[in-house]
Amino acid sequence: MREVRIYGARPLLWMALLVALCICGMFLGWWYWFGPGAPKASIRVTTDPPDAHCYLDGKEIITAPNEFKGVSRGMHKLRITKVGYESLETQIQVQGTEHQELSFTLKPLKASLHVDTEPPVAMLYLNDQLLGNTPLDWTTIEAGSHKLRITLAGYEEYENTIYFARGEEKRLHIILVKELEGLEVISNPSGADVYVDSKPAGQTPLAIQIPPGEHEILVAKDATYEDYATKISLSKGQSKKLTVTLNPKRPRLLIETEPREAQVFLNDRYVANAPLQTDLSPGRYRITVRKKGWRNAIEEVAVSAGETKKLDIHLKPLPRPGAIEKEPVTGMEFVWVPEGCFTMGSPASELKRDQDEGPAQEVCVNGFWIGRFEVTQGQWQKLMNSNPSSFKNGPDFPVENVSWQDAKAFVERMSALEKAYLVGLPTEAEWEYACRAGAATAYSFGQSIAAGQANMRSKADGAAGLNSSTARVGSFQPNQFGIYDMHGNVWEWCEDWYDPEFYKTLKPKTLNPFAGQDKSGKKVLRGGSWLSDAQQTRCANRHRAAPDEKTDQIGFRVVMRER
Ligand SMILES: [Ca+2]
Ligand SMILES: [Ca+2]
Repeated sequence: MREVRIYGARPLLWMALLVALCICGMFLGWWYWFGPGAPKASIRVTTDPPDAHCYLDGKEIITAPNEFKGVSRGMHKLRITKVGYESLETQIQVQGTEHQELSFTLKPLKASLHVDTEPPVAMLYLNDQLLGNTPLDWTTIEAGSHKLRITLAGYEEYENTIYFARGEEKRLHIILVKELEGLEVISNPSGADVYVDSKPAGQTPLAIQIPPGEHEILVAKDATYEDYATKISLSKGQSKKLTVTLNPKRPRLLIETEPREAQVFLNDRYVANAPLQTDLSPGRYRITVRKKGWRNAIEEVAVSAGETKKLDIHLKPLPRPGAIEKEPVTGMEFVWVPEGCFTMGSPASELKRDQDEGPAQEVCVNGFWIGRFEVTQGQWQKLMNSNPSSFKNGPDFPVENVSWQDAKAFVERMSALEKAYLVGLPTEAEWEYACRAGAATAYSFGQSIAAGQANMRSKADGAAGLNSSTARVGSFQPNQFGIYDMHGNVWEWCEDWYDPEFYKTLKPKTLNPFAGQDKSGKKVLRGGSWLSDAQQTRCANRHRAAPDEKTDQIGFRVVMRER
């Protein structure tokens, strides 16, 4: 118990001493661990990849691989950064003087991509893997080169290899280019409808996008043009231009005749026998239909593009011989002279014949219309607006004092007014055939001509006439065809040149003989005049005068031949 007392005398002192010792010890410990001479640790940091920046407690920097030296005891914060890699942070416990080896694998950063396209909703492929439709964000792209491909129907494919750095954020705005596969269509005339594979594509001029491949193109205007059809083949990226000249649709003409099997001529060119169908160019045509034994039929027809015209032509039978027709333009009367053969010229036995009337030759002529009378002064006046005649006794008297050239001017003017016929002067053969009217004798009335049968000079042979001037046409008896004044009154111009040898050149049965060659400088005159004697008024007699010669004994009559 005493012992308690012994120590109990100074407890406070002992306590203070103990505290001081503790404080001193703690200080020494702190000093040891934390004082300037405290023991230090080291930390070596290795990174994969290297060259990362390492921060210890946000201050000290080393570039790994390297080491932090003199690291004090305790907890430390290590932060590692490297461009392109995710930053890394960790706590490190340092015990004392130890050496720590730390290694870190850095996680590379992903690249990201934002793509929008114009127009949008294109398909985007990265390394041939479909990522989706634009606009599109993709955030997990490994660094490196990647193939970017964008497709949209009707546009050229976009393809590009793009390098992404680690962590790179790329934004791409891509304007897609319309595909070049296209077709330009131009037509002449323009404004035609274009069909591609039977679907309407618009009107020319036109530029359209069509996919590559083979296409059927149809260019059509209205019904007046032929459609134009073709096939085109477009390869990828190819463009084509189609220039089309549209042809007017050829008019079609259908011709039927009654009777059938008539020859059809278009503008005087033989086409075929009816019934027929022919395609023409647009325009006006003169259609002539001929059939033996029937009258020619002539029609004018205008056909326009795309038109189909049908003509039904009823032929009229030939006029009976001697039929009379009044020509509507001049009012001139014509007599139908049927086709036939006859002996032209006079037999050697004919009295007072001339050498140029032989050798008599059988020739043939087509049917034709001949003036029933000589051309009158009234008719001349009406058409030529003048009267050159010497004997101005009235409009029904024959026009005279007209040259061959004057007569030609008259028939040409008349012909121009006449649709169905060609108006002309008779050939010698036509004239003589019409004069004879079937007779082989010197006159159409027989071997002689009697007084009162023609207007001619009275002579010893017994013929008698007014003999002082022209007579009103038709004052004397007509011949068997019904034609007046073929003998006498006025000489009548023929179309032929006078050729005294002409009959010698003719082969038997020559059809429509005609002396077209000027062998004498003179034109043929026929039939004699009021001043002629009987010898001159014979059917076979040939007379002549220069084409510009005119006298009060010379007139003419006209013929109409079917065109
Ligand atoms: Ca006459
Ligand atoms: Ca003669």
